[in-house]
Amino acid sequence: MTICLAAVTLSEIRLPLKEPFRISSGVVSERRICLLELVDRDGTITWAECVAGEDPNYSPETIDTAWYAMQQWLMRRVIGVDIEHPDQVFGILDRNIRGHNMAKAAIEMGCWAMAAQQRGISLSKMLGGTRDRVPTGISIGIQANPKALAQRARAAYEQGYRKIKMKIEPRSDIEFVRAVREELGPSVHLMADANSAYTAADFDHLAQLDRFNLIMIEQPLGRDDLRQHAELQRRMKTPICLDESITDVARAEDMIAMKSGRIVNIKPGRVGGFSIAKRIHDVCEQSGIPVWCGGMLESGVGRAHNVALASLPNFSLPGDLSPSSRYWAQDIVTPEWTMDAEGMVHVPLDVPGIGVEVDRDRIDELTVRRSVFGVSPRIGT
Ligand code: OSB
Ligand code: MG
Repeated sequence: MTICLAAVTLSEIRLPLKEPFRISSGVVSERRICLLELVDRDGTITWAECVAGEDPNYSPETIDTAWYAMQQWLMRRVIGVDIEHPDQVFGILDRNIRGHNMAKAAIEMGCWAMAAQQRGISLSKMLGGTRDRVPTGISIGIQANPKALAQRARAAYEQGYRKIKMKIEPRSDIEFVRAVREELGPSVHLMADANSAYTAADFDHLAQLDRFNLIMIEQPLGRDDLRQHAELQRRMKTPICLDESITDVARAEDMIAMKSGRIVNIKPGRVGGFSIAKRIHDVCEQSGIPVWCGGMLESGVGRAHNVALASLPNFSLPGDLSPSSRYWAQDIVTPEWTMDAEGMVHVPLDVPGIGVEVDRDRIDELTVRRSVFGVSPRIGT
């Protein structure tokens, strides 16, 4: 069974968040989401999402650079080309094209979804997933004051979330974490994510977080600061988890060799897709490093891809896989993503492909720009 893409349609939709999401490096109120509708020569259709943000404050990519990379260099490498297996797609896209992982990942992940759809199996099964439910955590943006954060954290805890992550930055850190720990008691799984807001000058300050028994601190330092993360890890009891730093398999191996952290947040978009995400998963598993699936405020399409990945065995910690209603008044998929009272999201193992129906009329309404590559069967309809 081979993949041969007849057409890929990029649609940019605007989707307002229920409330602004603030991290140390920026804030977003309305997502600009790039969706891919992929059509195979055999008529099979599936969907993927490019997770690049509005601004280059998390990684160098944005929706606009990803769109440009796909249009200028990447699409021509896959349209009309016979692809035996989706694990070949990253190599096809990566040859002599540096960076642009999120653009590459969007196409690569679409090909994995296509292969699953063609075989009549779930994306989870296609990727080697082993579980039918995965534990869910929430990521709470920076709030105005510690009390507001503690209230948000309590509400999340009562909804059933298995892990509560709070965004921190200098001056919104120690007292904020303390307030949440005091509100929820000693045993709730709490963590903090700094999105690279600190430097080597802050090590003593960061070490104060050790007293709150966080299950981890995510990406305290810069993306290229593996050596400094190792030094900080030697000085902190709290495990460091790397997110931005882990852009490929080699960086995960460097982290392990240098002891720059003890946990990895895997986002398939950040690493160039599922093939690399799976290899990082395997490398970490062999070294006893737990991994979990991060989020990028995806729509229900991106969520489907993340949930499938999170069903692999070494995703042993709750992922940032919040249900649709945490972000949107209305998602673009049916059924919407939900979480049960135990904080678990169900993996749609009985549905072929991504496991949810995409609401095409709604997407047409929300679309602000569109590009078609190849020959779309939708043209003229
Ligand atoms: O660092 O994990 C991050 C959102 C945008 C950019 C970076 C990050 C995040 C999140 C959101 O934490 C998690 C989610 O999708 O719920
Ligand atoms: Mg992060």
